[in-house]
Amino acid sequence: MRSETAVAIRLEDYAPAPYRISKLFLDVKLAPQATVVTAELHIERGNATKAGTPLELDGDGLELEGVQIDGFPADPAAITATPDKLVLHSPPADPFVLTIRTRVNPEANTQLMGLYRSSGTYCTQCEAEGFRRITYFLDRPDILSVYTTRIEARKSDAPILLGNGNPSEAGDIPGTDRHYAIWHDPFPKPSYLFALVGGDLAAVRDTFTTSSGRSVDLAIYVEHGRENWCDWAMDSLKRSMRWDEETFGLEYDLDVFNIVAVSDFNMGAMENKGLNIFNDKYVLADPQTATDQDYANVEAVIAHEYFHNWTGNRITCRDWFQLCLKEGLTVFRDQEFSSDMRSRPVKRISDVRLLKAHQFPEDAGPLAHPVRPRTYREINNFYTATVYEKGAEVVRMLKTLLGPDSFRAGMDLYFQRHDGEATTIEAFLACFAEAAGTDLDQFALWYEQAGTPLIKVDCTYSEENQELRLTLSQSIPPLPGQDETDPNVIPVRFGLLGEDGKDMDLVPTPASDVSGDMMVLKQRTQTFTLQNVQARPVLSLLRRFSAPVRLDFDQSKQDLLFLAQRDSDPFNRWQATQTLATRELIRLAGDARQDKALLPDVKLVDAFGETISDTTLDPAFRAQTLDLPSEADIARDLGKDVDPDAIHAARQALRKAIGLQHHSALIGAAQLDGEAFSPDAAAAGQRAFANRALSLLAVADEPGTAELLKTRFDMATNMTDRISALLMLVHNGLHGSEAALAAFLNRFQDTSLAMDKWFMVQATAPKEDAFDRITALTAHPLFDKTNPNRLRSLVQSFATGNPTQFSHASGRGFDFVADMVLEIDNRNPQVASRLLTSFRSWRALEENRAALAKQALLRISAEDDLSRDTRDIVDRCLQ
Ligand code: 0A1
Ligand code: ZN
Repeated sequence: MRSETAVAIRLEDYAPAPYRISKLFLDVKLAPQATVVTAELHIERGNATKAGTPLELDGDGLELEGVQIDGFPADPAAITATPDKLVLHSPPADPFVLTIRTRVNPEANTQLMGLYRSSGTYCTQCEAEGFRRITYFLDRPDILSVYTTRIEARKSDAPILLGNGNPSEAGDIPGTDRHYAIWHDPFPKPSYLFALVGGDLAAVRDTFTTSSGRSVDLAIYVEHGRENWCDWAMDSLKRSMRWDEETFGLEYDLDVFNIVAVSDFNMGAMENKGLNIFNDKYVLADPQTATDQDYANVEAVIAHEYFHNWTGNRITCRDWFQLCLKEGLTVFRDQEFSSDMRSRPVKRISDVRLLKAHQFPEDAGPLAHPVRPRTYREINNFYTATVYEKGAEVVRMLKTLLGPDSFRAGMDLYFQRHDGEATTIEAFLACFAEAAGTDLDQFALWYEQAGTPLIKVDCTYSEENQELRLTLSQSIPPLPGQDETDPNVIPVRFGLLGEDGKDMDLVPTPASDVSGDMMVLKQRTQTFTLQNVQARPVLSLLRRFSAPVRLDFDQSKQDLLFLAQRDSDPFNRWQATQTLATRELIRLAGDARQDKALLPDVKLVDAFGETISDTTLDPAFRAQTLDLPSEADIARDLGKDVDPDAIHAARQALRKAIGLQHHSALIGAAQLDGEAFSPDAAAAGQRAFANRALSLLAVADEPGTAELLKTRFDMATNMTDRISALLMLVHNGLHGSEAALAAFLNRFQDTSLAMDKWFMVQATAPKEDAFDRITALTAHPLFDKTNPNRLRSLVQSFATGNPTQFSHASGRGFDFVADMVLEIDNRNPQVASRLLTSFRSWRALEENRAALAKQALLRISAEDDLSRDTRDIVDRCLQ
């Protein structure tokens, strides 16, 4: 347990390491409690390093068995070894070989960092600083080495032995029950990309021929019996490989590409060179157990990890401050891939929903940080929505501002210039500046400043001059440690709709910084003037969500209704409905707080009717439009004095009004087409629309609804329809919910990924009596705190997906989550600290709830043996 107060690491203190490690040979003898690792490091002194400069290697909880220098045992007086450090006080001046033998205990590794076991399979997780839990090393991303790994194990324990790179040799060890495999990775890589796997796993195999005609052996390794659940992942992998060739000219570079699915994993997946290790929920997909969302997630995560091979592995990060260099760029790439595989507007809508749900609140609270942070105490706490999702938005803006051709030229230059390097955001941006012949100094502020810019919009139309003047002013609200900010470069795509709903031609005055359909806002306040505007237009602003900003624009209800029906940009059609709904929900929440009757606006309710019956629209798009802003969205837009009960009441009232008013249309919309299951986007869109319609009916609860839902549950032919019916029954407290829960449990008790959904449905039920059920579920035989997926399915979904019960006025929800954080912190700090981030918006709550949340945080803070991870989050939440 690490209880030390961590020192702050600062970007400005970066210095290259004094030594390089050009190559290493690892020999790993796997055993459940005593794995012996022999590491042979080929070390060279850096050009600027004086002979005799001490060499300090990182360790974390290591047991050292021996050290040799150039084959001779090291003089004990010449080294200092602790579990967390190995220092050579006066290393040889010339290149030398340091051989280190350590012993680790995979079975006792509950943090799931370093070498651990998941259901008997040996696996590793080294990002960010897990390699030092395997051997002493310069465990930093700018140390690039060529790895050769020999893995040895008992054949019966681990018939499969996998490493990075290409397989080079394997065999039995005569006279024993053991065997070995040697893997060689010719591409120099940082230690965080190291991986090995040993276990009794089934393989699903395929091949891929690259654009230059090389054949690559593909394999996905899973638990025996799950082979049939890998088709979608394999298909997604092959499509990703092709897409990267076609879109960026990037070809795969090894002879093999292996994916291993494990059931105990802290995050989503990991891009280890040639050996991706996945949380099994992002590999396994079967219509009976995976929803359409799961299929989409598998496709996206497989693509994401594969794309890292170039953006992350071939070109990596100089230091952890540059994490967005690989993550923001790779998220952008996986989003583009999914957009090409599915409906681009619908993908954009769901990405923006996620950004607003996770990143905007992060950026507005005590955990806000720049896309490239300047300081951290625990790097594991910086795998955030800001680094990933806002980081992707910044790359998208780069493309928007430069145009597709210059963007591609910049990417090409980046790969050409930095292949094989560990580099920085500055170097990345320089490639685009050079390729496009432009200056990106101001643009770089997107990486430097935390907080979501707010754009105030002022729009005046002069009939006399036939002129539209748009004045945009940008600002970032003050944040802890960031009072003042400089103006960003903000691409604002827009359109002007005429009375006929068509886009007018845009004729900017020469002085206005408008290019095509985009205003480029660079100053604090800037006016853009458009000429030849023959009648007052309706303004469609921030089309396709061209920048991660909030708008302060008092657009009339009439204009928004017009946009909702006529905008040529589907994203803004959706956005107009969301804006209208948000305004109405905020009004209703105000009424709810004053115990007034909740009477939703009739015009808005009518407008939803048009979406329901407009068969010209893509069903997936209609499903998104019918999905009202979430309770968390409304809380975020309110920003202060948040009363989750009032918000819940408001949202229910509006949904109920829509469900009642459009009852018969919704019954029609809720019909399923009865065709055989296919995971493609069109079929998934049909299901999403039907289930969304059903969810509005469920809230309206007209006679017969509970029976309809129960029948839907009983007759469901796939998990999407089944879980959505179950959720509606349980969340609305409808008759039949208990029977459905019992039936689900009975059918899926042996299928972990399905049971996670069973826990999640109950954890997110917005019901007063749900809390007792949730706490009781922690004693359920299938609740396993040591499994991150299961813990998240119950406790994290409660904390993030059940606002009325988590932020309950009694404080019991906060206490439950705080107790859980404390309970798991010494087992698995990463999972504990992530769970704790669910408190991040506590200051925005109304004062009684805020005081209770603070009490829970103070109680955590008072523990003196918190992990570094949890200490960091609690301190920042309270700052
Ligand atoms: N690089 C991975 C994310 C990742 C980070 C840390 C981990 O440690 C438990 C695991 C995975 C990605 O972006 O997919
Ligand atoms: Zn990633």
